[in-house]
Amino acid sequence: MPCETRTTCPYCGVGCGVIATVEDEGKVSVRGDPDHPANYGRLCSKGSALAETLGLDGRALYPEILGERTTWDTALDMVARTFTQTIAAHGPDSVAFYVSGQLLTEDYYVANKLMKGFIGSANIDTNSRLCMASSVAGHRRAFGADTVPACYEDLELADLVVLVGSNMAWCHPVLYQRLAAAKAQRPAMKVVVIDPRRTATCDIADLHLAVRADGDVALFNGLLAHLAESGAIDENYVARHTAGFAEALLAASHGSLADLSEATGISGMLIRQFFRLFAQTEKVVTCYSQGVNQSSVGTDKVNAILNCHLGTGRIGRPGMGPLSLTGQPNAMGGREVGGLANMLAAHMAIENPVHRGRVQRFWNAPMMADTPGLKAVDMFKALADGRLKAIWIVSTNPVVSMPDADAVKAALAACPFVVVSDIQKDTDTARLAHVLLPATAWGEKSGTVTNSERRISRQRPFLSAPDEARADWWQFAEVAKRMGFRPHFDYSGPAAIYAEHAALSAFENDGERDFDIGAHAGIDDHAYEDLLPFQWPLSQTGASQARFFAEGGFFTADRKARLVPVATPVMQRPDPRFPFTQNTGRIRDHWHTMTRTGKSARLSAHFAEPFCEIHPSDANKAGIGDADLVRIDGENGRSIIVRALLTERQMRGALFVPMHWTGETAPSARVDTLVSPVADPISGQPALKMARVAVSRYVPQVHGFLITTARPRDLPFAYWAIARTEAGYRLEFAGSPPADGWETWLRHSLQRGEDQEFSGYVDRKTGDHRLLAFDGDQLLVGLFVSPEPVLVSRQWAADQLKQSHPDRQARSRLFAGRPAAGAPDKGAIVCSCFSVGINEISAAAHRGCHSIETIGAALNAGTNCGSCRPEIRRILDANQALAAE
Ligand SMILES: Nc1nc2c(c(=O)[nH]1)N[C@H]1C(S)=C(S)[C@@H](COP(=O)(O)OP(=O)(O)OC[C@H]3O[C@@H](n4cnc5c(=O)[nH]c(N)nc54)[C@H](O)[C@@H]3O)O[C@H]1N2
Ligand SMILES: Nc1nc2c(c(=O)[nH]1)N[C@H]1C(S)=C(S)[C@@H](COP(=O)(O)OP(=O)(O)OC[C@H]3O[C@@H](n4cnc5c(=O)[nH]c(N)nc54)[C@H](O)[C@@H]3O)O[C@H]1N2
Ligand code: SF4
Ligand SMILES: [Mo]
Repeated sequence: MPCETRTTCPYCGVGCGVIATVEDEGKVSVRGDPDHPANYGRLCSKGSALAETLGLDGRALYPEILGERTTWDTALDMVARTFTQTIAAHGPDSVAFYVSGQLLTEDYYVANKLMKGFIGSANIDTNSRLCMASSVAGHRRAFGADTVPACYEDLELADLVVLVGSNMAWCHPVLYQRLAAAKAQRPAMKVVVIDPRRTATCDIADLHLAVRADGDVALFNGLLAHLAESGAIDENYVARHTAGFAEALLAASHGSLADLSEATGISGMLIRQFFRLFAQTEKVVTCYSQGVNQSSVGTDKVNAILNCHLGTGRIGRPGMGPLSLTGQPNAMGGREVGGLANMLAAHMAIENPVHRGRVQRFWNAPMMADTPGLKAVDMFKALADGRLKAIWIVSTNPVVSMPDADAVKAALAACPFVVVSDIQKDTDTARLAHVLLPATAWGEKSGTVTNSERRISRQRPFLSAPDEARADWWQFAEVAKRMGFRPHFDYSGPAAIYAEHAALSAFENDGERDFDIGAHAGIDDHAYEDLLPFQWPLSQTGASQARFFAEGGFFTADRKARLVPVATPVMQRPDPRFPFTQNTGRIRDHWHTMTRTGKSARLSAHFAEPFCEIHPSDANKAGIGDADLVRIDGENGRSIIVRALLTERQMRGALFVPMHWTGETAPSARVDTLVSPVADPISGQPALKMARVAVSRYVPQVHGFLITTARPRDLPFAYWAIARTEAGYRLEFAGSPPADGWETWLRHSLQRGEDQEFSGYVDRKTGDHRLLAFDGDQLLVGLFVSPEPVLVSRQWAADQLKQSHPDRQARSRLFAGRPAAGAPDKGAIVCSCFSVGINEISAAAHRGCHSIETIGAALNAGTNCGSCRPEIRRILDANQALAAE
């Protein structure tokens, strides 16, 4: 009998419900849970491909010390002993945990309790510092607590949705689909996108404001001033429920429209249009994400936005309010347990002695931390200068994702004791571990997560833990017991931890704290197992609450919100040596450092190599053509090499480079090596979207493309990028030719003995090389090398692997790297659910399919998860433009 389990997607903060089905023979399939209130059955491309990421290849399956397999007892004893000894010798602040918004609430709770209550230091910080810290700080400044006032339904009820620094179509795709569906039903609804790039999200935008990097404070300050001038302020709400309006307005009001246009890079006409729309529309939701948070003025950006909602009283009512879109599946849960170095637990403040005393009594804790700990950027600086002597990194890959990533790598390499808990063995960070602890992955682990609208859902296991992988909460609890804190960490399982967390949220909470899930304080295993998704708060007496603050009731001492005066930052003059601003972020089908999505061939097909979006006129000036490689030089003297992608969606003077490629997948493309560790002074969140760089064409001696059934090793090239395909791998590379020639290198790289025959082809005129290897009729290897970027139909070539090629004459097509004239070549994959390529969509457009619907009917493209629909529309538009020429 197939077995179905309701669980939650482990990727983004939308928090979609998933039904996982395990067939008798163990095959897993996933579909959207029609009853889950976040997605009502929808899933995006990443969610739909979850079953393809469950393979055990590369998994960490046993504890290791210095790369050697060991037992759990030995590993845990060593961690506990080393932490205890380090603390004894150098004090509690000489150790740290660096954790993750991808931990379950229960894991997070135990880690935080151990560090803040028992080790007695607040040196626990999380990758949420890189993600949500500015939103947290902005919320706390304005509301007195880290409260998200709105819910998803508000997006559907709004008449105007403003998306600031959010590429929702790719990063919160199911929420985007809900928004797109609502707009299709009610076309009067308006959508405004504020983003330096014309992203896929702009597909449904009525207005796109291509704001210059960090122009947001100026824009929202200008908006507040306009709201005041146009009589859109809700005087009553402002008087009854807020303080600081006059000061905020004073700080906001200066300069003419021309000044504003200068500061934001947006034309006066568009600014005016946006301001009018905002002023005239009562039901406005403003969603914001990393274009707001990841900035040296991120907290001010958040408050500039919140000021406009507080000033108009548009908060907490249906269809109105600011809504911070959280990135990771449990960014919110981490905030609830106090996983940030400057928070306590259950939304209490570490600086507040009453809060500290309360948590200490509740935990019966011997050693409460009483000052904030090191925030991520400072934590790795302290590691580098030796203040920190031991660190435990869990569920995050800082060697890739932290700013100044090479310094982070060096600091870890020099640290006397590094513990890493991960599900994969060979991440850039795991490679630097003294002790590697194998964690259970999605599908194996059990606990809860909270999504962007404060909705808590269960992640339930449907697979057994492989070999010796163990849950993260268990690892923390075992180390705590071995450090002498057994009675406080003797949990029977995640239900017991959740029950304690719920009890703490209600402990001495008379409504003074927003986070209260006291209704679950005594929850037992059964009720926990059956827990349905719900929104907090859910106190012992109260009902769940979808929205906050319609009637004030903020979590400040006087219960009033604060409008925070924010100064428009002074624009820096660009250094002529580094004339470009480098923006970074995400692509549709990959998740962060790709340790999971990289396992799926379908997800790897959309973008198979790292790239840099650059405006064609900037590219022309630098002599960069499409498909060339570019070198990007940072102010810190480091550089990266990625593929050029010329597009007018990118503004002049700015680049966009994705964050996903790593030492494992494309070592020359770790973008965070170029990002300075400059952080927002209030939130400590680094300015990951703003590096000053120079860009130039990178001219290698050769370019190459390799398809292979086995993973190649020892790649001696200045540039390479590897991606999964259905039957193996594809590799792009460039640099100098290997010293011993192509065939010798290939044999070594693929570990092929002398009995493997290669058939070769060299064009002396062009300098092109081709090598093919077969097993019988099946293609195993295809190597294509050329002094110029290699002209090969990538997807077609990758599809030829493991195929039978009995006709020896037809094998010449393989040497050519493209199908015979008239034979199908789907081109780069657009729809990853049905593997439909750009050429197929263009051809269908030629045949008369001019809408997304008719394309769907003809090719299935865009009919499953829908994540590719903006791109299909773009291809249709481009074809129509071509036809009109
Ligand atoms: N496919 C996919 N989805 C994901 C993730 C993933 O890895 N892959 N990760 C998840 C996580 S953890 C997060 S945090 C979210 C992030 O979700 P988003 O924040 O939507 O994604 P990003 O691509 O980081 O950045 C969003 C946009 O900010 C813009 N931007 C840059 N600078 C500025 C600026 O100064 N002002 C404004 N207004 N905009 C600016 C960028 O051009 C970019 O389009 O995505 C989540 N969802
Ligand atoms: N330049 C630039 N840098 C960025 C960003 C950006 O936009 N631009 N975005 C930032 C943001 S918002 C974020 S959230 C970070 C994300 O950056 P990271 O957190 O470093 O990226 P992930 O790849 O998600 O890392 C998660 C790790 O945990 C492992 N893992 C998965 N599941 C489990 C589990 O259950 N237990 C354990 N122990 N391990 C597990 C995975 O294999 C992986 O190694 O990157 C930040 N860095
Ligand atoms: S939108 Fe996609 S990645 Fe995000 S939770 Fe839903 S299915 Fe997962
Ligand atoms: Mo994030």
